[in-house]
Parts: sequence; structure tokens; C-alpha cells
Amino acid sequence: MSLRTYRAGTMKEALAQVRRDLGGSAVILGTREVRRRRLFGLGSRELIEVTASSDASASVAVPESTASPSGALQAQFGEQLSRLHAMVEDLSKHGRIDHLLPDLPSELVPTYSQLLEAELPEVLARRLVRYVADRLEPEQVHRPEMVRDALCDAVESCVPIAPPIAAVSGTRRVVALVGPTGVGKTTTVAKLAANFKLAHGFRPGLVTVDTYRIAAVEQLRTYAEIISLPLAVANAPGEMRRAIDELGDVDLVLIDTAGRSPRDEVKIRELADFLAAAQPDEVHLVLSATASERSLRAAVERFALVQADRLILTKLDEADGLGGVLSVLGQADRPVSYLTTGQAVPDDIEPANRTRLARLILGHEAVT
Ligand SMILES: Nc1nc2c(ncn2[C@@H]2O[C@H](COP(=O)(O)OP(=O)(O)OP(=O)(O)O)[C@@H](O)[C@H]2O)c(=O)[nH]1
Ligand SMILES: [Mg+2]
Repeated sequence: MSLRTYRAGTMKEALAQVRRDLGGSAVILGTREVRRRRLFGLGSRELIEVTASSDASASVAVPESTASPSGALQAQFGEQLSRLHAMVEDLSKHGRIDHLLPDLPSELVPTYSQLLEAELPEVLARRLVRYVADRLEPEQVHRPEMVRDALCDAVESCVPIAPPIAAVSGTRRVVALVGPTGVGKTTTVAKLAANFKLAHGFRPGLVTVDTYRIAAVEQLRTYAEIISLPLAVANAPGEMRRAIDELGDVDLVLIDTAGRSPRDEVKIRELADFLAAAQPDEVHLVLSATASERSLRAAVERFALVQADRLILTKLDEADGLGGVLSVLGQADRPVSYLTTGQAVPDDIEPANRTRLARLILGHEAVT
């Protein structure tokens, strides 16, 4: 049996190296924290060292990505749990893993590692596993389904949900979508408009303030024609009230706005002026689940200026993992109203549901 060691800044990176080098059937034989002296002796840095082998007859396989279909995952879960349990017992005997997850029942280490695989930041993964450990009785941590349920409850408690757009037939509700460029604002406006008209019998109208790109108005006009909806264009904040009134007797006004780079504060201020003129009842900040945690955080911070009160998460179908989304939801302190799961208008949209979102984040459920 040939042994290899891998070092990385985090457990997740080290596991990724193992998988890249030795494949998914590699087995982990040990982990420990090591200190590496920096160049010229300037302090030191902590690294995670993982010892692994490609010999499948050794103890425990590296966990597969949680992006695999949930059915297969469920089947693997119980088996993986007991195999990893054996590994952890072995590691614990030598005191090599305790420092990574102090005071944690060894049965929950595989859960921790699966959360990292689902792209959750380490701090958040530790917190969730700790929550689960505190919640379950010692005999319950042996039962995979109880661990899964407790984990799901933990994530659900971190996921605020908003009700769908509160349109009422006969009264005019004004709803604006804002967000970074290319996240799916226009497509989502079209999906919402089509669903409110076709499924719920409302009379929606569309307003666009996106007059910067020549194609932008045409994109929305095409949807308006297909769905048979009135469309108005506002070129400046002063034209906003006129544009809304021009739609006539509608009960839902959906305002599509130009994508703004979170770095462009001037353009975000301009957007805020448009919204101040529109006096919307709801402002939804549209965020793509494919964006990095850092970009999501930047978007939430910069768009605070336009006072978005809800979030729409788009492109869930394209995201590798939703761990970054979860940590940003904590920071954003705004509930999620809708999820979008593909390019098809009007089908690929659903009102946000707490359990569904938690299960998607944990990789317990597939998007489609
Ligand atoms: N896979 C996937 N693609 C999506 C989804 N929503 C939108 N898209 C695609 O994302 C691309 C950009 O969509 P738009 O609706 O034009 O995005 P936007 O935010 O209006 O873009 P700007 O107005 O340029 O800022 C298009 O190709 C859409 O089909 C989704 O839920 N999943
Ligand atoms: Mg657009």
C-alpha cells in the first residue's frame, strides 16, 4: 500500500488534492494540523495535512461530491457514515482529528466533510455540525436520518423566506427587480409576468429603465409581445410616474432595471433615483447562485443603497454548490422570495420554500 501526504490551507482543499491525484476511491488514513515556517522565519502558517492511499482495501473512501444525484447520495450516506466512523475512531485514538473538531461526536465528522463538499465555508460547516451535535441525544447521532433532519432544521433556521409577490386583483402593486449585470433580471421579470397572467389571471404591465443597451428594451418588448402585456419605457427618473400610468389598468407593475456593477456606485445611485420616483411596494435584489461568495457579499453591500427588501436567487441549475449563498443569506438579512432554475420562460421559477432551499443547499435534493 503506497501512502501519500497532501498539505493545504483547509481540509477541503486537501481533500480536493487527494481526489484529483488518487481519484474518488482514495482512502484517507490520517489528518493533522501542521505548522509551516514562513520564508526568512517570519512567523508560521497552519496547514492541514492529509495522508491518503489509492488502495481501496484500506479504510475509508474520500467522500464523493454532494453535487451527485440525491438518490445515489442517500444510498451512499449510511454506508459512508459507518466507514468514516471507523476511520474517525482510528484517528481519534491517535488524537489526530480532535483538534480539528474539538468536542464533536466522531459520528458527525462525515457530516462535516459533506458540508465542505457542498461548498459551505468551514466556519459555517463547523457551526452547523455543532448545532446538530447539541441538538441530538448521543444515541441519535448514530442514525443518519436523524442527523440529516437535524442538519436540515439547522439550515432552515438560517434561511429567511418571503411570501410571493402580494398582488391583489383590482389594486396596483409595483415591484422592481434590481441587481448586478447578467444575473437574469429580465428573464425573471418575464417569468413572473407570464405566471401572474397565465396561472393567476392578473393583468401585469412592464416598465423598463434599461435604455443603456440597445438590445435591452427589445428583449423585454419581445416578451411583452409574446405574453400580450403593455410595456412602457422610462428614460429618466422624471419619466417613471408617467411610464407607470401609461400602462393603464394593471394590477401588477414589474419594473426591469439595467444591470449594475456592484463597484459602480454612481450608477447604483442613479438606480436609487429611478426607484425613488417609482415608489415600489417591493424591491427584489436578484443574485445569481453561480457567483462567488465574495461577489454575492459585494452585491448585497452595494445594493443596500436601493433598499431591496427581498432576494431572488437565480441560476440554481448552474451552481456547483450553494454554500456561499447560505453564508450570504445570513449577512443579507433579507428573505428570499423566488428561486429560478433554468432559462425557460415561464416554467423555471418557483416561490421560495424554506425546506426546499435548505435541502438544495445541503445537496439533499436536486434542482430539477
Ligand atoms: N441557467 C439559467 N440561466 C438563466 C436563468 N435565468 C436567466 N438565465 C440566463 O441568463 C442570461 C442573462 O439573463 P437576463 O435576463 O438577460 O439577465 P439580466 O440580469 O437582465 O442582464 P442585464 O440586463 O444585462 O443586466 C440569459 O441567457 C438567460 O437565459 C436561470 O435560472 N438559469
Ligand atoms: Mg436585463
